[in-house]
Amino acid sequence: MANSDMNDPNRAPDHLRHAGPRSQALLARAKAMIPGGVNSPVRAFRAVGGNPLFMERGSGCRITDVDGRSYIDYVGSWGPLLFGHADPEVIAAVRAAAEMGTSFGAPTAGEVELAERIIQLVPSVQKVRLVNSGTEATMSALRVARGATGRDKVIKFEGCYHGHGDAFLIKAGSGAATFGVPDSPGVPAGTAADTLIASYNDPDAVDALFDRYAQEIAAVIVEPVVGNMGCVPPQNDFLRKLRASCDREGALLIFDEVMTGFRLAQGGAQELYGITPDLTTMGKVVGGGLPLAAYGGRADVMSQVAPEGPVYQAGTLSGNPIATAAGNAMLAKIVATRDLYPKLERLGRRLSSGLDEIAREPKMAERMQAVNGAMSQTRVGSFVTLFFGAGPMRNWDDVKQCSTERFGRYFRGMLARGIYLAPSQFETGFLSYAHSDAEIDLTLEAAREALFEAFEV
Ligand code: KE4
Repeated sequence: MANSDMNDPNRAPDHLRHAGPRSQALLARAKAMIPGGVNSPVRAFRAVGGNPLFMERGSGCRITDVDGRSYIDYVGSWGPLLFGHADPEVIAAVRAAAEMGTSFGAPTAGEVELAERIIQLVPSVQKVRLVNSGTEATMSALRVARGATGRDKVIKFEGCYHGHGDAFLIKAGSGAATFGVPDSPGVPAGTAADTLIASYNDPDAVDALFDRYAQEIAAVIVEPVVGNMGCVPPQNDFLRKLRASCDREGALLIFDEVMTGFRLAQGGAQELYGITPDLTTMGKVVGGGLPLAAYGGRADVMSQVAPEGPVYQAGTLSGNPIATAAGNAMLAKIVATRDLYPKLERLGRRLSSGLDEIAREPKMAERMQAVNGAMSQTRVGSFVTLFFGAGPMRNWDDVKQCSTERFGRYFRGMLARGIYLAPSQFETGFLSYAHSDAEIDLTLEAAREALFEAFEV
């Protein structure tokens, strides 16, 4: 069936019509005014068939669409909602801030407090600048690295996504991979020429690029645990080897922790793996679901940023008081919630081992064998991905072998059973502190049936 049929509210077959009448009506209106009817491509469900659900409210680990249908949510706004939807402390902080005004375009105490909290939790960050999105954070971090080193080139990894800045839309992951536009039109050849690509978990490929472009490489930017190919963890001391290569070659190591920051540990993936980057980008959790992100790192590098230094970066709403109120509430709650990471680890392990058990059940194993199918999992704490491929998943070449068609069937089967997953094989699922054993068990019950359907002939 043509992709357009799958997405046409009137022509899609029933099993693709998971979107209720109000969602479908809103989509029809939206498509007339907004590209694809959405404000970010991965939301369009293009990779999984059917039409996107328009959401109306969330509470804890559940989200409810405009047709009144509720789902256990594993997207969590793509990562920010570490404590679930409408967290009371975050809402109270946002409400109080909003009553004092929405924006001043002047420094506020909340920005100072948030900078202090970030620096306290992430020791490699000695100075930090607040911005409005992860894309702004990575674009700015790269500009600072180029300004600080006087070099132009950057190494990124195939399948990693660092936002939609021109320099990064080269063999990118996430929505770019989902839509098969890892090298987006509109990125000038000159820009692309300064972006060098290596395979994730391949330190020799990085050293080969350094050998060839020695003094031209300003930085290596990496997702320390990839979320944008699905979850792909670093292996065989990959991060330590990147650190050593950058030290040897005088390049800066940028950890893009927009997704991993404050989620995999209080200090993010750099705490988990014990590696100190020169610069770190943060987003999602640090903004508590509001448009706030940050970049920071070594004081000698960050002091290059205007107005202290010559590297220019600015933003009308940077450090917005409502967003910083949400961020402060989030980071305060992270510090105060002593069982946060143990609970996320326990829930992640429960989900992952439950899916393993389902895969090993005789009738499931027979089913997969009959269609020559496979599935595998990766997990780091509350980052969980079920791949429709055998694994191991080490890099983009491994992940791209997965059956996106089977993933699409699984996704729709789970949605029909009240489970809301990220609508792409190349995304990660997120657990929150608001999930509980009960939701995990309901998810596993749904998965047992949806997986059986996914492997139908
Ligand atoms: P934003 O500009 O979307 O705030 O952040 C860009 C970004 C940077 N770095 C990493 C590691 C990221 O994961 C992201 C954004 N993540 C995607 C989900 N894979 C956002 C969802 C979307 O594009 O709608």
